[in-house]
Amino acid sequence: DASDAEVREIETAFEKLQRSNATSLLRKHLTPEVLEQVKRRRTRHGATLMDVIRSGVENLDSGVGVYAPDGDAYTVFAPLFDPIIEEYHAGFGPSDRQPPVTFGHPKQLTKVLGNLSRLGKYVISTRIRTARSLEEYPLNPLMTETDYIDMEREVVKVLQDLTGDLAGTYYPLDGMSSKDKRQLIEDHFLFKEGDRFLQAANASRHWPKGRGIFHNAAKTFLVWVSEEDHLRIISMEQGGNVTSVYARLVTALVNLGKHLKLRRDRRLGSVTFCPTNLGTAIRASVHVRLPRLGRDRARLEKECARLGLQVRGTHGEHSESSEGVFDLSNKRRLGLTEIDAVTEMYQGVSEIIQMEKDAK
Ligand code: ADP
Ligand code: CIR
Repeated sequence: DASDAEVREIETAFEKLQRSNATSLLRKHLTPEVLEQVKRRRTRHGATLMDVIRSGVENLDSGVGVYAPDGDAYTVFAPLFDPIIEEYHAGFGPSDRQPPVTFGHPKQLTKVLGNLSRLGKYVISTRIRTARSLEEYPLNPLMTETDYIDMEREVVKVLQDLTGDLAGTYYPLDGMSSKDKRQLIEDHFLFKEGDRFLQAANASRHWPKGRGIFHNAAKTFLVWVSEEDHLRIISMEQGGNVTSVYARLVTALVNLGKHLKLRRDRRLGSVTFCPTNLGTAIRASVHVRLPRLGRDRARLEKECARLGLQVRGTHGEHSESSEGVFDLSNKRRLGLTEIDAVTEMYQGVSEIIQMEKDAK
């Protein structure tokens, strides 16, 4: 059980949340009843409720506010995670299950409408990413420096064996010049540094040890090592060819799945640090120009929500939009197949572009 001192810290955090005007899913779903149920619990690896909620308590502007310090946390703290998961992933309930990995046929995506560029010069670029955790390692807050270094070595060995379109080079963050880093971030290829949500969740310990980025020469296939998740696997290119982007990601995933022991939960699919990424962990996005719809962000958000889309700024989550360019992606990732997650983005974005064309 959690100690009395730990429980007191949790209760203080709860009171701070209650007094705040936070609108996070944490604030909403950590009710007095749920608190009472879980405040003394501890995972097998020793994590308490404080480890789950710290980020959302320190960052009262969080949208979600919780992270899973280890895979167990999703079951041990289910009374808190379940309603958050259900609300974020469009009704995925406690007895629902993630379907088995189903990549489907990438060509199916563009068979009817063709690629999204056919709708005009709206789509600038397309990106599909997913996340994977390795079975032998804990999640971020419990990773030791040695874990980070061992995991990096193990992953890089596998990445270096990739061939063809996927062949590339690994660039460790440790030793990368700040100029190179800045350029990679600016060009949308690399994660930003110093994310306060992740830092508060103790996900940035021993930084930059074991962190880095692998990419092919064209920067159309990229892997982030040990940022928010063990692995972020990314396929992206200019234009709106969703099939090409998705097909490249699928080839990579099939290949990596053969050489790495990936963690999969029977109910939740891919086990990720943030509950928003469970299941397929797929975020399929486009950068799209919406000069008309973009003038009224609140309305854009509303239309997108109706279509299952999430709106982000030009530099990703928690960033602003510049020059009417938005990042639109599928919001839910859990409770549907991989190809359906991409389809949801594809269909929603097609509709938004049609609305943009019709808007005055
Ligand atoms: P993630 O997708 O990894 O959860 P972010 O929202 O932080 O996290 O995005 C990471 C980076 O990917 C950002 O630089 C963002 O601008 C970039 N990005 C996302 N979608 C696209 C896209 N369709 N085209 C180009 N860059 C993109
Ligand atoms: C928040 O609650 O706003 C942050 N903790 C991010 C939530 C979802 N994004 C993510 O996992 N990157």
